[in-house]
Amino acid sequence: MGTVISETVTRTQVGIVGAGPAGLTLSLLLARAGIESVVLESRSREYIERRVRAGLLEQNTVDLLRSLGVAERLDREGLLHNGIYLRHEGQTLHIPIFELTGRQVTIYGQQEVVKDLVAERLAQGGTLDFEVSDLAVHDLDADLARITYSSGGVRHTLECDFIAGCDGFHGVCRASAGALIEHEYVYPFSWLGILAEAPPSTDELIYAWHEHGFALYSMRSSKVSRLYLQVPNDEPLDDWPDERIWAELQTRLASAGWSVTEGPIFEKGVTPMRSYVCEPLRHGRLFLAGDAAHIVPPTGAKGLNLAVNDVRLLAAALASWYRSGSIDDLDGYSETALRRIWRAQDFSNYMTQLLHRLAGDTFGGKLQLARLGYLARSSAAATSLAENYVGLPATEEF
Ligand code: FAS
Ligand code: PHB
Repeated sequence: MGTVISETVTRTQVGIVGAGPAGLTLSLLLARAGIESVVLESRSREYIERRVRAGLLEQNTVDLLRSLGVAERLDREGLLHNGIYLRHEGQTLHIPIFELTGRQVTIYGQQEVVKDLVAERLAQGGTLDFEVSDLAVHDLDADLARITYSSGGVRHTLECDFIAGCDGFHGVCRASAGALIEHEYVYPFSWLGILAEAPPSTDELIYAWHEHGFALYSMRSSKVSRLYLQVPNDEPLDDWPDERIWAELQTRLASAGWSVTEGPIFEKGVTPMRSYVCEPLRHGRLFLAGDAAHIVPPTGAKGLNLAVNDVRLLAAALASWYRSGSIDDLDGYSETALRRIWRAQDFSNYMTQLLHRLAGDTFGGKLQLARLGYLARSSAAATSLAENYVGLPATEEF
């Protein structure tokens, strides 16, 4: 006797694939506009709320989360920063971001943002289904698009006016889109990242250039440090015992009379670095947003912030269609979103090329030191870095 699987067919206005920052933020933006959506996530709630990723929020992102009423804990626990440090050969240059731009960045872990967004989505009674499987999107050019998936032993069909592909770089939505133009650059190095129970010995982030390679001193709270080391691609994590990690961090971040505060490491991982953009972002009734559409190297801290900007634009375009029937903003979504995406790609590539060392590349090393020296002497150069790092005003069209 075969397994009898029941089937359901339901209807919503916008089907959202993926409950990361993009999908969750979009669901709340749509709800605020009175638009119904269903969020479908392949992982468990516990998994997505534990997944360690980004840590730095642009002012635009904080403002948007506040406008959605999900920033109460962020405002209480987030760390407001007014600048960053660039360190090389024992010298430290402070980029006074707030002084140069009037805007600030906030340190607040991505998993905390996800927790706050999930809590609000559920508090509003919005549909958010975890651990769905075998998800596929269909009929992208028909009058109604469809998402099929399994959940709890039941096969579901969700009919929707539009589908938001917010399922990240390895999701199914981009793969289901039509003809794509893809731009990709894979960097010849990766980041080894740690979380440690160690009070940061710096008040703001330190980005370090060193002959051995790049290092970044970030944080998550006054008790937890978040640090990164440039390592070769495919570096086995086993080659990096805690002692070696701390020794290399001390070397690369060294400054006279100062040291990195060490402590028990409770999270360790290696992230490859790539720049990727696919065009266009619209395929009939499917709209791609966030990592499903683009990936940036984390050096510029743009990944999460770019995802949020995509859905800010997409939500406004969908609201315009439901309100007035105008298709203009939906038609313009891809081109408008791509302008900020390429700006963030350029800045992330700039910060990565500025600070990561390629063994034997003495000419490149000299160029990097020349750029760092120019940043120290030119307020125009420092302001350009600052305005890109803090995030250009959300209303700014490029
Ligand atoms: P996400 O990948 O966050 O979310 C996509 C969601 O879709 C996931 O929950 C996934 O489970 C779900 N999904 C996938 N396939 C599905 C399917 N078939 N059906 C249903 N659901 C599906 N950015 C920074 O700014 N700074 C950093 O330091 C940084 N570190 C990172 C480290 C790692 C290891 C990674 C992978 C990324 C990092 N990023 C960083 C980038 C990261 O923050 C992303 O930009 C951000 O998560 C983008 O959010 P989303 O577009 O929502 O995609
Ligand atoms: C982080 O805290 O995870 C972080 C901060 C700034 C970056 C990258 C990562 O540029």
